[in-house]
Amino acid sequence: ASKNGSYDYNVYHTYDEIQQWIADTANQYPNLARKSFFATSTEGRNVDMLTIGKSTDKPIFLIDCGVHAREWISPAFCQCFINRMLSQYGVDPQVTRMMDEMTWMIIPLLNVDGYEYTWANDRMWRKTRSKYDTFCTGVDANRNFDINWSGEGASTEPCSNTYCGPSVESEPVVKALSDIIRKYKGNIQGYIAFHSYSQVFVYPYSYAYEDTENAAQLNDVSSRAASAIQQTTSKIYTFGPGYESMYLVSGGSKDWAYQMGVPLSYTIELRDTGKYGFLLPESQIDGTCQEMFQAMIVLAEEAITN
Ligand code: ING
Ligand code: ZN
Repeated sequence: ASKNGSYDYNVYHTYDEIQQWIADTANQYPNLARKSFFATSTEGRNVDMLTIGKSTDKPIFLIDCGVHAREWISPAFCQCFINRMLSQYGVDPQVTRMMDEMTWMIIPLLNVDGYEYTWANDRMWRKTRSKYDTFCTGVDANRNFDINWSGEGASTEPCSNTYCGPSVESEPVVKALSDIIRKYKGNIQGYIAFHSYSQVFVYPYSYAYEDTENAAQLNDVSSRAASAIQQTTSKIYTFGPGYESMYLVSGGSKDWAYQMGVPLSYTIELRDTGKYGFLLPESQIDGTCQEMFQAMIVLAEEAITN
């Protein structure tokens, strides 16, 4: 029996609760959702993936949430997004199309060790919990990918919050995400890493002052997604290439996914713009879900017709 009918999407959940929710969701929607093992974290926790969609052989949209531990709105968004897709299939024509035409591979909580640490010890923890140094713990999982690794916008200092790690893909969750992109290379149309905060659509590149071959498309899609958000909740999301809209970052997942052939590759920074920052109140989860779902319709349609 599933307790999913009573799951509260408008509060933040612990690692254990999210794990249970993933299992319950797969059980509740056996024809639309499948749970699979994704990785074992440094501290030995399970990281799971949910694959959702009517068929499992459509073009893939890959999404990860919770790569940075303190960005709690990110896993909360993944959960409400999945719930809306599953509960509205066959009801909402746009959801039905998204589920019929794409296979969605979603990791609702990637950095499980760091997330657990934000609940138990330090709410502002960002990195993983791997220990490669006597004094300092953790690697920035979004500096650990194989794209200009250890270059500008990453630190080689283990005590830094942007520590790139001792080697490329040293973090088990980064290795697992890289493996899945290598495995489905050529079939992945879209990739999004959800972060917070700043309300920005960030597209490649971040590691250099360089534009992608499809920069105009990435810009146009972001612009339409941002408009959809503004029409939904009046929130303003900006957009641009990473080198311009954020800051230089080496070893980030969306640059690496793009380089591996994923045409629509984004980092999306969710709410807010700084008032609460990482400590976004639970009362804003629903609005974030509502607005970002409208953006996802735009992104999915682009991926389907690309
Ligand atoms: N921001 C991202 C970070 O890893 C970023 C910024 C955007 C990096 C795009 C890489 C690519 O620093 C947060 N909030 O973590
Ligand atoms: Zn982040």
